[in-house]
Amino acid sequence: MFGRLLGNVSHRVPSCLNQVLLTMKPQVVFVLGGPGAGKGTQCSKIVESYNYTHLSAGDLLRAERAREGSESGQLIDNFIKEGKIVPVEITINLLRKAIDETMQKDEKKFRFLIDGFPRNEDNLQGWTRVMDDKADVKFVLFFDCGNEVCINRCLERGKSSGRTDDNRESLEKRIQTYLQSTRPIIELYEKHGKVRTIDASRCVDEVFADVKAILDKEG
Ligand code: UP5
Ligand code: MG
Repeated sequence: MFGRLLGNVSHRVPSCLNQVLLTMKPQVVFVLGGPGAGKGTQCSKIVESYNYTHLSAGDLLRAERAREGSESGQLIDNFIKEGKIVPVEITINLLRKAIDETMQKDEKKFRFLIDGFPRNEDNLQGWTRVMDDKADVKFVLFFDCGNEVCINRCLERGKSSGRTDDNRESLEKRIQTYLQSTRPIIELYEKHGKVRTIDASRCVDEVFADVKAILDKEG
């Protein structure tokens, strides 16, 4: 029907408007789970086989922290070390910019995996305020993994990752933040039937087999 509409109007709308009509609204899958649940690992595998762009909110924040001249660098650094959630004004601007830039380069890249966001009520409100009418949230991929497994994976990675929060002290805080702030957000989406839960405590390939089954069904 959208195509038919375009067919009818294309001869009398300016080409720039045509371009807007042809551009799809971003389609978003939120990817949530505890620290070390395997969100990043699975997102990397998804982009190899499916037409998704992976945006990790944590990676965007770490890049902003490292950017010369960033006004938020110090604040981000403190929040990450403390396992606290950065105010959404910062994160949402980074996410919006990344989505816009991706689609400006190639309008066919309208499917996004947003990894590690929204993590709390503030994040959710920020998303609703800024992005609700600009993007569609299809569902939440929830990587469900026990706290001990999560901590051990991050400690193991911490031997070489250089991440300032891959140490036991930060990890305990990250787990608390996850339990207190992020789980309620997952539960909220669950009430709306939007959560696809995967047992993420298994090996990478077993987890990915479940991810594939979900994406093959839901697109
Ligand atoms: N690994 C992965 N899968 C495995 C498996 N199935 N079996 C065995 N090992 C597995 O994996 C972690 C490690 O485990 C790796 O070594 C991997 O090889 C291995 P990874 O895929 O990186 O897990 P992930 O869930 O992505 O873990 P990550 O540490 O990135 O999760 P966090 O959610 O804690 O980190 P993030 O980078 O998203 O956020 C960091 C901080 O940024 C937050 O604590 C917060 O302070 C801040 N932040 C915000 O404030 N707002 C945001 O919106 C986002 C972040
Ligand atoms: Mg990650």
